[in-house]
Amino acid sequence: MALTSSTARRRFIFVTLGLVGSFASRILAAGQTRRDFTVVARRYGYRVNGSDVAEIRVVQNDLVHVTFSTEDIPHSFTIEEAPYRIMKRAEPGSPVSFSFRADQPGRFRFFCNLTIDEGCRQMQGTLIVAAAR
Ligand SMILES: [Cu+2]
Repeated sequence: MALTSSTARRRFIFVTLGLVGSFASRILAAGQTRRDFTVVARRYGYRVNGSDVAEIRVVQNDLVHVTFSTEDIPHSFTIEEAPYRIMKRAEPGSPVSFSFRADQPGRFRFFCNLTIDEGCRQMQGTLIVAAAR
């Protein structure tokens, strides 16, 4: 009986810690929320979280986590404007993951800057960072 209740208590603590842990990973600190995006490139565009609307919408100070992959040839996910300045290249079968803090509000174009294929010039999307309230 004593054994059962201590096992139950241990299980309760374990579950509680698990819940607290998953909550803590979502809210990293006051006002900083992690946002996950899947960006898939293909001739000639990007899909964001399964949508053809190539927009990444976040709120200022979010921690943005992107998993970037390509379905056909190598493509890049490039933002030239400060402060983001990102250049990630994905090869077929080799997704890349990266994170950044969306500390600057505004609209920032992302595009493919690879020159292997002329069509890549058409590839673009927008990172939209809403100002924090
Ligand atoms: Cu490309």
